[in-house]
Amino acid sequence: MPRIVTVAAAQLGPIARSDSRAMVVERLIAHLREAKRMGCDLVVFPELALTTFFPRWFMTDQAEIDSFFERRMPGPETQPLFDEARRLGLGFYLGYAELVEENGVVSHFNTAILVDRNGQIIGKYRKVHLPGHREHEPWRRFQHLEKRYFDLSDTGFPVWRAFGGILGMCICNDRRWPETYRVMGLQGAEMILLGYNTPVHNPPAPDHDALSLHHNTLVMQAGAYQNGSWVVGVAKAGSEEGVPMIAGTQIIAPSGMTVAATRGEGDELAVAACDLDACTTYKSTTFNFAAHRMPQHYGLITERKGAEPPP
Ligand code: ING
Repeated sequence: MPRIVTVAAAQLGPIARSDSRAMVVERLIAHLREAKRMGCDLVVFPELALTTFFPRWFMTDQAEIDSFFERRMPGPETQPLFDEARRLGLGFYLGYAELVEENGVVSHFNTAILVDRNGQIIGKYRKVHLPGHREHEPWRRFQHLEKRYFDLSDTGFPVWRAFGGILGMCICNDRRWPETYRVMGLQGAEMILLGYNTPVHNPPAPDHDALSLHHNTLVMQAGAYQNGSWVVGVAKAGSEEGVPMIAGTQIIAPSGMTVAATRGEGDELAVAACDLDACTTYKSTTFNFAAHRMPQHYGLITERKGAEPPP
């Protein structure tokens, strides 16, 4: 019996700073309903899918910053999303800004959750690779203050048995680092879900703009192939508060081939029936980790943070 998971990569167009959670949740619910019509089991939304990408602005008022975060999940404004998904029998991945208070300590995370068909949160991931910078850098056309607004991950990269297979999650910049996929690959991940908000222009590297979509595809296809896993990458795209964001939403097979992709930069689904057993031909041959990996030579990967060239 093939283990097929039919996935909808649910791309979002821009979310304005003034858009209410209710307005955005309506868009997410519209995606759920179309995904159901298309026979899907699982819907993947982008990173920070409830708000505009607020790390593009330098803010100092903590109340203003916290207005972009969710204190409860589901909360009053997101409960309709959970209710509709459960009614339709769909699972989903949702990226959002998480504010959590434990023992009097408030933490802020760039978070993604995996929700099963019964509307239960079965997995939570907090972004490991926080790109950008911590202090205001006025020279930039726009800021990228994830290191300022989000705390470091306390989850690492777990995987979960769900939807008939082994699923993992990551978020945006995580997809650029091979370690992300390998840590999940070493846990048997068969499908890795990720959302992203990626500006076309990266101020520290202005000459990369024309390659931004290429780099997006390159890193996800490589991660899929080198770990024999499906990868689902979902954009928040279009010109959001004056900042062009790439689309490039796609579903990638363990072969590294893209099997479904969006065409535009708005709210759009890309759908594929993903056979989880398609992982086996890679995990049992070329990327049979137990047969071929040589960890005794990989020590620098965890011992060393930055590159140290020879004298
Ligand atoms: N965004 C971007 C990303 O990794 C970035 C940051 C853009 C890094 C371009 C490097 C080059 O896709 C987020 N949110 O991580």
